[in-house]
Amino acid sequence: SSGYPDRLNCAAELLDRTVERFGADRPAFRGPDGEVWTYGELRGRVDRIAHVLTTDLGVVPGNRVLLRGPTTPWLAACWLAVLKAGAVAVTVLAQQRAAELATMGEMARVGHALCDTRSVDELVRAGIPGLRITTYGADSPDDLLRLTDDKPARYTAVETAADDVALIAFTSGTTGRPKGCMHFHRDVLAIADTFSRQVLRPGPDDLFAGSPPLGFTFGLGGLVIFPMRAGASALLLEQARPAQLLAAVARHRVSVLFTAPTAYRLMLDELAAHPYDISSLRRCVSAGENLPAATWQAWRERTGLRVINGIGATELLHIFISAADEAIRPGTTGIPVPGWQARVVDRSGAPVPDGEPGLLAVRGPVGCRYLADPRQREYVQDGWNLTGDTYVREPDGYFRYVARADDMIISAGYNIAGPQVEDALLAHPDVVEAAVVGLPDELRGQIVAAYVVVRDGVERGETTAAALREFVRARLVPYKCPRAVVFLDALPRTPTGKLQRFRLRVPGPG
Ligand code: 3SK
Repeated sequence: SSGYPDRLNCAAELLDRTVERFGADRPAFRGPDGEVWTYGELRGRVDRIAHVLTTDLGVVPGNRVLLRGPTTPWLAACWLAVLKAGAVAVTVLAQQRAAELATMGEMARVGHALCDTRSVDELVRAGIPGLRITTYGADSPDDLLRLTDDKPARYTAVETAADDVALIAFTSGTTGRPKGCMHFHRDVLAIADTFSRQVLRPGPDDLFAGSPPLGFTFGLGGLVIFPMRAGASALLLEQARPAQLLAAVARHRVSVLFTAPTAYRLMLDELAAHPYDISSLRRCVSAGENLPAATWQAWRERTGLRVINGIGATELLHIFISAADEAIRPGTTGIPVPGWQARVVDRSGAPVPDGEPGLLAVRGPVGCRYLADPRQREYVQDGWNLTGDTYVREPDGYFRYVARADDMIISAGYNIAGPQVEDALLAHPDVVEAAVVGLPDELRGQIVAAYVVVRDGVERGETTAAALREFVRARLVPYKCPRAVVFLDALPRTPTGKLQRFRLRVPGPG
């Protein structure tokens, strides 16, 4: 059994139980200007929105409601209201364009949308058949927030089953066609009770902040589910670029930070250029991509803090391998989060010996359930979820990232993991970002090509390319040294910040 009761509404657990346990007056959310929503105020707003959903909009349990907007307390309140009403939240990103929204809306069969008025044009352009859009934040009588005016302040949550679907989160992966991942009410609590409670270990006085949007489950967990489950609060920032994150940490005394490896690197540059008082920080989480050991080390030296690295997936909702404090081994992702199991297998599913690379397979309290997609059979095999990452399990039980399974470069018969070459490049002081891929080559099958973003003012020609090749050659076996070095202004990324290596595998991008 899952350990949760059969009847469970995770939004009621996160909100009503938290009010019971910690009181209505504690802060729940802070907006960018510092405005505080207490748990009592949050519950009042959520409950009124839930009334609008059921009374004015006719939403019934099981209906799918699309949510779209910048990261604000109102977006979080809409998410909680949809779940309290027993409906299914379909979270999308504010940056997604009409064509992607149309695909996702049709796949998830959404009948309603709650949308920040600033993000509505693109949703209208998507032309999702039968979709009723209700905006929030507009100065008009049919605005969601106006509709809440005459609603009662309390709403009794629908008694959903623990394994009723609570949310559908889309992943376009790093390669294209979106997949919708369905997650249950109990899954939402499970991620808080595993990674958050047992690795991160927040307390009610913590203030969370970070860059991942709420349409990405990394952000939904880190900025809504984890703080609420702990009775803590979250600063919800619409703009969370590295300098803005640092300014927010200093201004609001943020204690728990969620962001991606690249942001840690950029924050280090920012910290070198400007003084910020970030002494309030006690926990820094990195996920979304592999965290290079050099970045971990530099952050430790600059701030004294050990970044909590982790690997998560939309398919599994949140982080399943990680480590904190003294348990961290820099250069590895960590060990399975309590409640999760992990192993490294070959293509037939058989475990490979420790120290050898293979496919990462995990299982735990949350599983992958794609919305009608044949790729389910590839992702879940024999009850294990195959994340698509190549990993090594070290003899001490730590899991070390090698590459995405499809990112291995085979050059003249050698297997080369692009991320290892990227780590070597990132150790160079002129390099801000690096992506290493294999390009087709008649002689060698593939050659190692490095796409590099260098600091402003650094020469972007043969002199720097040669210096970088030399730098890598001094650190890695020569066949891993990039034969081609291409300078870009920025690397191609998904809206959630993941590198799109497939866009670099065609010669001459940029
Ligand atoms: O996709 C990811 O990388 C991820 C990381 C942490 C938590 C959740 C997700 C989806």
